[in-house]
Amino acid sequence: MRPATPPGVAGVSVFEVPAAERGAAHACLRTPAGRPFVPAAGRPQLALLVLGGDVVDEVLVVDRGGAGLELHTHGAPAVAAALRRAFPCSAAPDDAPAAAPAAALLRRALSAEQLDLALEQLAAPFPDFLQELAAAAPAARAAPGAAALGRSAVAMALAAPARVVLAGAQNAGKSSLFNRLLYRERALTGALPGLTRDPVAELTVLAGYPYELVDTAGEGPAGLPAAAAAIAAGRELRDGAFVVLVVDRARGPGDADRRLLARADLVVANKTDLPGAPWPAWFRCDLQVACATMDGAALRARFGAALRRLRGLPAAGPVGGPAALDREQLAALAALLDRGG
Ligand SMILES: Nc1nc2c(ncn2[C@@H]2O[C@H](COP(=O)(O)OP(=O)(O)OP(=O)(O)O)[C@@H](O)[C@H]2O)c(=O)[nH]1
Ligand SMILES: [Mg+2]
Repeated sequence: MRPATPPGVAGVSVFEVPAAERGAAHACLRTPAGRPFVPAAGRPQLALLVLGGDVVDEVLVVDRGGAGLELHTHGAPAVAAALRRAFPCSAAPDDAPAAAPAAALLRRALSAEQLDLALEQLAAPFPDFLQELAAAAPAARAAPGAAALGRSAVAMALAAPARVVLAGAQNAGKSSLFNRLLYRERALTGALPGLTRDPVAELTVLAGYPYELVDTAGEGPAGLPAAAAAIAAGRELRDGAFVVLVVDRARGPGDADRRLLARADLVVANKTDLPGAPWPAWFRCDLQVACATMDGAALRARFGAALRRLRGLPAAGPVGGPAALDREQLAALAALLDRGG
């Protein structure tokens, strides 16, 4: 027996029963009235699945003639586990390590762009490409290898979310920006400075690329130890992340903003619907927004485009050939090119 559907929580799981195991499978089936199961070739039949004396599930039995049977069970992991205990199961189709990253991306895709990339990569598997590259003379690897490295940088940006941390002074509008980008009121907002405490993270897709967007506590007076700890937790999340400095345009950059400027990847001036305060010429500004009044779609598009520019990424979608989808695949490519050089 072997699962024909990927592992995970699903509505239906399908198990393929080879012809040789047909008899053993029939022995575990009963009619819905509890009588011995009599196969009727050519039409799907409802049956009770009885394992170890217990009715485990009501299943659909599809007779595939010489190819054996299909058992369509309810997708509960407990049912699949009971079947695996009763029958020696071979691996699920996408357990194969070679196809794993592309198949995994197909399953968890959040956007059409990720789906398109997954389908492209399933059709042109990276492990096959790597094998061909390894078989080529070392001198012939450089050009296709460099092209694959370029494709891989884009593919990996599309496959896995990058963290974007919203930072800035208290009351600048970080949580308002967070909510507008997510299209829902996920974080508390309000005029009271220091409203956000613990970091709040959500996945979203901006300009086709996936992001883990994190709202953090604003820089400013901490008061209680819990507030100081929350500010520290937000700071820690900046490591390895893209940091977006949100500045209240109506107040202009303050001390906290000046301290954060060097670490900021993107500077967003918010509250442009209000009269602006002086803004020093040396204090850069990448984006001007008004979270309170701007259309959410326009805000998402402009924010996503700014991140894409910052990262030097092309329009999201298929990358034009086999590409690494995770660090392991990228390391394998890099190692091969090192050996070639
Ligand atoms: N006029 C105007 N007000 C805004 C805008 N964006 C946010 N605000 C207001 O500014 C106040 C602070 O907004 P928040 O989003 O809570 O600010 P924050 O940066 O998350 O604040 P902390 O969590 O305390 O660090 C709220 O009263 C918002 O309604 C804007 O674009 N225009
Ligand atoms: Mg906040």
